[in-house]
Amino acid sequence: MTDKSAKTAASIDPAALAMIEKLAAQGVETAFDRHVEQGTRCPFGDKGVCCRICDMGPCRISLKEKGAKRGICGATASTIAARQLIRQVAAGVAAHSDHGHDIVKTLKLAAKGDAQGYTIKGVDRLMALAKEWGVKTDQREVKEIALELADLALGQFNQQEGEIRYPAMRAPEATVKNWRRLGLIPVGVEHEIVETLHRTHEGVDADYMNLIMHGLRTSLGDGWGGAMLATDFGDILFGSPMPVRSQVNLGVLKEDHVNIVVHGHEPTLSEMVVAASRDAEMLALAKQKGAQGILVGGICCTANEILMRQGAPVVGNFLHQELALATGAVDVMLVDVQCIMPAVIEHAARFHTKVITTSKKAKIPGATHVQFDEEHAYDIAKSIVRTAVENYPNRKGQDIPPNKTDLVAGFTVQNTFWHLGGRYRSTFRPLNDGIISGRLRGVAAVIGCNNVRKVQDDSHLKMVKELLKNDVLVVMTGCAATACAKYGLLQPEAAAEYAGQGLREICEAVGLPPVLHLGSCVDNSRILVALCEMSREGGLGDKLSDLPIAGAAPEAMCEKAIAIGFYCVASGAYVNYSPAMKVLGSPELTQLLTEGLEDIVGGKFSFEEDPVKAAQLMMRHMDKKRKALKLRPLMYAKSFLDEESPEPAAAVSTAAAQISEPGKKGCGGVRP
Ligand code: SF4
Ligand code: MSK
Repeated sequence: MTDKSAKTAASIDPAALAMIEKLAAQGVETAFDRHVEQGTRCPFGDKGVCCRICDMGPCRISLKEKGAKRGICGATASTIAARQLIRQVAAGVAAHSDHGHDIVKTLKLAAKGDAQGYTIKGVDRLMALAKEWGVKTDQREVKEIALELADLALGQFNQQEGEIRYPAMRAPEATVKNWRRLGLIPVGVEHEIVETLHRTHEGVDADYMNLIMHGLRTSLGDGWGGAMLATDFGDILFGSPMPVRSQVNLGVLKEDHVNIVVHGHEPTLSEMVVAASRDAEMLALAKQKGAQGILVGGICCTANEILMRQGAPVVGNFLHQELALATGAVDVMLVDVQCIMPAVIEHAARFHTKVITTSKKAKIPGATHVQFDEEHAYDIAKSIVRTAVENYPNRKGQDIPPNKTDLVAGFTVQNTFWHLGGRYRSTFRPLNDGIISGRLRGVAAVIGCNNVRKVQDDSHLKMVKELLKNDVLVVMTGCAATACAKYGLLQPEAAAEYAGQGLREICEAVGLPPVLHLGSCVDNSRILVALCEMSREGGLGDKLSDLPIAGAAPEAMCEKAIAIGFYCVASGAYVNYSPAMKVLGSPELTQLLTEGLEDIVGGKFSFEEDPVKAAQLMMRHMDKKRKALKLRPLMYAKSFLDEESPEPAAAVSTAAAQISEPGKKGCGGVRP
């Protein structure tokens, strides 16, 4: 289902439905209502053929036989759609990389003693990274090593020549060789973003192929640059996650506790807020105000950051942000950057919540702004906790749905090694052996957001269940992981209920859930490193594109998801992205993304809307790779390789192709 018109089709989550119903009864609108209000989307925009890059436009390319086939400057549908798409890639890369930059900067301040409340908790990770980067550690203090590493890392963002470090350092040689042949390794993270903006300026790059190749190059600066730095330096600063039990959904909020919801993406302030919520002075104040304690829970990826390292409960994913406020039990919603709907402020006064913005980069009219700075981080965190405690007596009635589910999170490349190989034999060998023997088909990464154009969580759940049933180990991050956690898939017990026999045997042998939560959106870089480890372990080819793996973002919503999709494809993965990227108005660009790229980088996209069909396409790709590697037949699961029916050319679902039929309402109802 793509667009929906009924509120009942908004979510499969009973907690969400209860809050949507409550808000509807009060005449309060949410994103689900605003989605319906927007109606059928403009067909030109939806298919990527509206250009407003220069002031001679906007220009629109007719989707019918007759009508304009070029913009005023002569740009074709392919040029227009490719330009817009790689601008989206650049925006996504910028978001992740700016986040990474801030984490590295915080480590530098912490090493200099200028970041209040921060210590370097992941000394093991610091030493391991120093070794990897060739930074001397003998007879040097931790702070000195951290400073040198931080300076080197900061240089990765604005480097102007050479190559960023991680691709050649971590990826298999054959993959690096292909990237070098194609000139795809970024010079510097920001350099490629700047070049994207230049290339897509009016009158510069008009070759859709050339544009997409630069989009791939830019995206590698995310997965193998900014996001990878965010993960590594987050682990150094805050400590590496370890498997941890926690709970998810609106039911984690507590009537008798001060509830603080942190929302957005960055761990820097939220880690301090968790610490401040445990401060004796704050706990005493909470008691004085009649509360039993202080709960800090999260929404979106800030949630995943404090879940992974602190075991903090997850209040919800992207489409829960307004619904959490409707419980009436949130005393402060603290936001940093990314994925924050300005609409949260509309609910704040109605439900007593104080919305506090904290980044100079992300203010919302009507919110209280408390400017975060690392030098005074703990004091700022305490002042925010104090605001929440003082707001606790102002609740106007509470209505917390009972729904909450247990989960296990906190997996990393390092501790997954530990689990798979045992404490004394850290290795990915058992995983590779499982795949080689046919017990496991392969590994799928299911990531990304919620999108009102899909029923909340529905596609995540259907896709992951289909994969598990067919002996695919699933790794997840972001709101996708939260979605599956709500329905119990992130518990070891889920293997017995949902996994096929081969996957179940492996999960039971090593005590892992069949779905591994690897963290926030920037932690998709952990997935890249895990793939490198699989490749290095041997027996699965010599390039990342040889591995029987696939990725998907079945409820994708934002430009960051596009950037992730691009760097996964550039790294050699098959990626199903849905709803489809806004390129369908250009058949040749669609063909390049869904077919042509495979011959160039080894990976490609499909835009299948149906999550079960998409999972089957992903498994078909894994089976194709298994066959090329001459692996043993699958022990228990059926193959999706059907010689009689070749892979559908350009796997774009009919539903995707028909999004907003041209000629329907859109752009003020003007017909093309
Ligand atoms: Fe139109 Fe070309 Fe300007 Fe785009 S760049 S708005 S297609 S004239
Ligand atoms: S938070 S980017 S809605 S996953 Fe990372 Fe969720 Fe997507 Fe934001």
